[in-house]
Amino acid sequence: MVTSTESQLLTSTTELRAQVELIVNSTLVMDVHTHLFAPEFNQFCLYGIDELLTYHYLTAETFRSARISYEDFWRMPKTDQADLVWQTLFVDNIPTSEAARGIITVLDVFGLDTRAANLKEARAFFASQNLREHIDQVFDIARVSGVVMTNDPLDEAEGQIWNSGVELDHRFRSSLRLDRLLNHWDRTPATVAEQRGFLVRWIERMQPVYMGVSLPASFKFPADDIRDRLLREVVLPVAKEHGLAVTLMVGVRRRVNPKLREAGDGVGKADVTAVERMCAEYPEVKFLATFLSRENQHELCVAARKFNNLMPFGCWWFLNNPSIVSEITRERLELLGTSFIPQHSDARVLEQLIYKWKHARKEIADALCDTYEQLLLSGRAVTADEISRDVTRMFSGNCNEWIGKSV
Ligand code: RAT
Ligand code: ZN
Repeated sequence: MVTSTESQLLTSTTELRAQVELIVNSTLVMDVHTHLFAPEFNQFCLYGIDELLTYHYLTAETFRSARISYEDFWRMPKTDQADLVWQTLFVDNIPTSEAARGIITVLDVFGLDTRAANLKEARAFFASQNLREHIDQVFDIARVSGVVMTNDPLDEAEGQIWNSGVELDHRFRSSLRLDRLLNHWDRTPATVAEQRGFLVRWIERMQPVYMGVSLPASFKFPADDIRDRLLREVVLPVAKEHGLAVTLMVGVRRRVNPKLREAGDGVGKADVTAVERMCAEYPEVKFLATFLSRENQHELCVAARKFNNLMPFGCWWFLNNPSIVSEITRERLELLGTSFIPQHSDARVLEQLIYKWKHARKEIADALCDTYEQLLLSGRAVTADEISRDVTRMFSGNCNEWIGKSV
């Protein structure tokens, strides 16, 4: 039982651990990068068992065990694909992977059968939910105060919704994704003035909390390429003028296997000095950065020690596994104290918030327990208030400071 008051020194390790777990599990988090959409975005707002099971992390795993061709799989209706994923990863095999265990966590939270032979019960449950109430319920279970969406105004259907003057659920904040501008410049407005105009127009319309881009493992800065010019002449000046942070997600190798579609991207070790140079040349701009390769994590921490306009965030995509989250979180605590954002969910389907945050909280709590315990052994005890201050900083304070608003 937890007996201490908030300001009492926690000198017993059992009590210390209990407090850390309690605080980490109950503190609200601001999710700085997701692919979720507010309900006003209609078909873009994904939820329910069929969407959960056809998540690209799981389709990639299904192809490793189900003997089906890519073409045959993609031809199937979504419900048949979900049935096959369930049969392959949950009935014929034990769901050991992180993404598969995530489904179990979600089913279990809603009291659904985690050993079901088929999806009948789960489908009936999700179909019976009222979407708005369900969103409230999921945010509440996941203890998430808000999420940042990934918005691409160059997507025709999404652009139309923005143009209709949509009023959003306040928990869903927008971010202006620049992948098409910075990675596919051949398909975007031509002159620098047009590109600036384009960005400013969308910033006014969307009120994004940051501009973000995913970059290949080969990303260099400075570089003798169009991306470098676009960054210097369009994106970074606009970020400075509008006080908007820039989010860099580095290390993806797109379409390593195009037949896997969305699941076909890979990872590559990137050059952290590119981000260092950008931070050095644009000290007035705040950068959020995450790298996809495990090998880049230590260098990112060191770069953040050199540049206080750089905020490392999240354990991205292939790194979002308990063993790696644990390792990265510990490394960051040792090198950066609490001046980082430990995780983002990258959720695409609403209920993923539940498992991604539940699993992440477990690793973050364990890492913090060990950190405070070592501190205790060295001669400094902490209080529940201090733990709360640390966790709030990591779960929302750092994010709010970077995006300049209280979300
Ligand atoms: O993690 C993912 O879902 C990836 O497919 C990507 O969307 C990645 O997170 C990104 O934002 O590019
Ligand atoms: Zn993402």
